Amino acid sequence: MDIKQQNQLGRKLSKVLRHAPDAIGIALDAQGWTSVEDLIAALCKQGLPCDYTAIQDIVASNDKNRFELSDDGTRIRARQGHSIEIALDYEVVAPPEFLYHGTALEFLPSILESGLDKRRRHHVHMSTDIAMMRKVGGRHGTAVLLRIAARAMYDAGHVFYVTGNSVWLTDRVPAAFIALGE
Ligand code: HQG
Repeated sequence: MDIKQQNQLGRKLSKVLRHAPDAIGIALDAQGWTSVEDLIAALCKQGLPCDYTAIQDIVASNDKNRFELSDDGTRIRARQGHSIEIALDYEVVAPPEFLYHGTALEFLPSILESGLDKRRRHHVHMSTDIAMMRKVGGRHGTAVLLRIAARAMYDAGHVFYVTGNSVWLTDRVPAAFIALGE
């Protein structure tokens, strides 16, 4: 696979494993997994790279480590970012003192007033990786970095999950736990 094919396949997998499995006729189970065999058959019909090596390549090389294979290699899922109803079975973990969220300047007044909402996704996404969070914010406009007092939130009873690629998830971040910058 060349880079172009890799990007194309990565985008398609993001779409079908997070938002629209129906688009290529596959089904996800309650935790978001689907059979690699079914996925490969569906990708072949779309004229996309569709052998096991291509799937392994995408899982290993994806820039944000978005996908994971089951231990036996027969199933695949997106680690997070879904818009369809699934229950990710991540561990509930105490977060570090601070986590970061990248957003856009134009959203700031609303966020500082009502906090961070999950919007179309299942959770608010945060990370310890400041550079990555600035990039994430830049997708929506002029990037702004927010520092979340994650441990204080946890102590106040908010639940945090960490995914296999160090993205932290929570339901909602009240404005009181949000500060600007690093
Ligand atoms: C903002 C990508 C106004 C929120 C990235 C964000 C990430 C509010 C936008 C992952 C708000 C939602 C998630 C409020 C939240 N008022 N704006 N009350 N509450 N917002 O794309 O965090 O490439 O759904 O700040 O790397 O940008 O998909 O979330 O700007 O890790 O793997 O509403 O998606 O990963 O935007 O991105 P998104 P996000 P992937």
